[in-house]
Amino acid sequence: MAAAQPQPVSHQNARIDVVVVGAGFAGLYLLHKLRGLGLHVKVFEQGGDVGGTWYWNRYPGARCDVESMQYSFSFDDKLQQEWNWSERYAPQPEILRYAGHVADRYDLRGDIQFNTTVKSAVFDERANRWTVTTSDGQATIAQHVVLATGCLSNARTPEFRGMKDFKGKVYHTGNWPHEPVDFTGLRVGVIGTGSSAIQSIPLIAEQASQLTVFQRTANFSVPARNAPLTDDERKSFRDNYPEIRRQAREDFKNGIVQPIPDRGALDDPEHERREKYHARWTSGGLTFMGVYNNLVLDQRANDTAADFIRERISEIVSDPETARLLQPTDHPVGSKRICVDTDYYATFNRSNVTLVDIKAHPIEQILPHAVRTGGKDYEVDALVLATGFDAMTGSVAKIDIRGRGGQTLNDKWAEGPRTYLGLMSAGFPNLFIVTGPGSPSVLSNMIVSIEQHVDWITDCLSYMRDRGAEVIEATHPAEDKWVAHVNEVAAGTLYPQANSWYMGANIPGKPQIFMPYIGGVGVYRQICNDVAAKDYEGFAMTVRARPKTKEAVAL
Ligand code: NA7
Repeated sequence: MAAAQPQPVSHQNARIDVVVVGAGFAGLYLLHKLRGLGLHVKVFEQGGDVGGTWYWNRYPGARCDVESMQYSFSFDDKLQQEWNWSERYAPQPEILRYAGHVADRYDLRGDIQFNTTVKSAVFDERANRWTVTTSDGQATIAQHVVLATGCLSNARTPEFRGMKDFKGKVYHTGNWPHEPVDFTGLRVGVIGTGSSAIQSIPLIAEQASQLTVFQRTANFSVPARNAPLTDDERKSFRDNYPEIRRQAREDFKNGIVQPIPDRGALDDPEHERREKYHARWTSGGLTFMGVYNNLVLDQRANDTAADFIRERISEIVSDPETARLLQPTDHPVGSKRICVDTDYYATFNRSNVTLVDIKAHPIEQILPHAVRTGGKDYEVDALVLATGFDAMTGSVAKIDIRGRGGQTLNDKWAEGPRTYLGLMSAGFPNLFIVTGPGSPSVLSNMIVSIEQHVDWITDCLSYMRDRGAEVIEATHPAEDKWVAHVNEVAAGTLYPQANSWYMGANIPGKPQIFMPYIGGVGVYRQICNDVAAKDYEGFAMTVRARPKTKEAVAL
């Protein structure tokens, strides 16, 4: 009898060192770096391709609000020298092509399993291994799990009465169809006026026969001044990339290189202040908030910038009542991420566009062909929900994650997310989070923060391997101190004054704490580097076979 042939080992059964959840920019770079350490990595991605948030957010007008020459990877000089961004702010299809290019260039796709949702991750304390179960019914055993699930990847649909009776098509900006959507000749309703709505409304208005915008909270938006990039502009970045990238990492709180303010708003006489605001309004982009160094710290300083934008709105919008409704008055400018637009306010001068105030009169009901608010029915053939995300924690919360003692991460985070450095949560060994709550994340150029986290995590795994450490976990005292520090820094700013998704305020019942770390990417990077240099201070490591716990060291 012939000897039995060895069966091919399915990927699920092969030894996996690290499971990565998500193949957005974080997941792609992680896979590349972890492979560089010689580790066996498996990436699970819910979408049908790479790109993360850029895979799902395909709505008309979707583009990055950070300039593409800066919103791009820096880890490989050849990549940044060779990729040609076409516009100042790349449109979503181009960013998605870039993600695909990165996947191909570093041959990453082979270790990514697409169309697969991670359902649970359970830590086995005896084996020091995670069991990760996925929507295809497979279980994967891995030493480490890294959540690269993104901050804005869990689209949220509010429950409106009668929604299921609506007869037209319903779209969500955060989960847009892959096939083209044509609104020509249709009466369209857009619910929400956040960044996604502000980007898409001008384009939808060009197609729709009638566009009704349902606004609960007016947002501050500044013109993008988007334009094709010239060869000279690209060259000037490329020639200076080492210094530009260094500055982004170290010198600027939000990881975006821009002129450095040397004073506060009230240090200038009014006419000079206005000139500076005008100059920044004319050059465009979210660096508007960088005109002065105290705009998010001092209410009176902030008022000068907010007043300036409100004036521009009333200048652009012809109908005074519409202009008044579009002027935000209930939060400091910048306390919600400032929006960047192309012709948003001017769109309300079109005869086919109507703004409806749903703060004064909330949506009562969705009817088969209309939205009812304030006792009036607005007829619509299609609805666009630009209602945002369960940000920062939503995607993590969907996974049943169980750490030591069977505790779930959702239980632990019931009163708000708790992490040490945004990287790990105590009680969940060998589970890392990229750009998690407690790190600068959404307050920064995400690529700068992603690269820093991925580099830190891979350095940490390399350190562990060199010392035979099997387990790393955040200690409770270090985590408590970090959470207190994150809150303390936030409390010294105007940010917590807004009902923003930074605070979890957009999700009914979600605990309201300020989630990102406001200290800035440079300060934060230094803290993370110092922790690593002090043998991962505040983390406990267990060495293989002979469990040995390092003492937690105060921050
Ligand atoms: P955002 O910024 O969270 O905006 C969501 C919008 O939807 C906002 O205007 C909300 O009003 C509105 N909304 C949400 N729920 C409701 C209900 N139930 N009724 C009426 N209106 C509602 O999400 P985006 O997708 O626009 O942008 C997210 C980020 O992506 C952005 O910050 C950039 O960083 C990129 P509200 O303000 O809650 O009153």
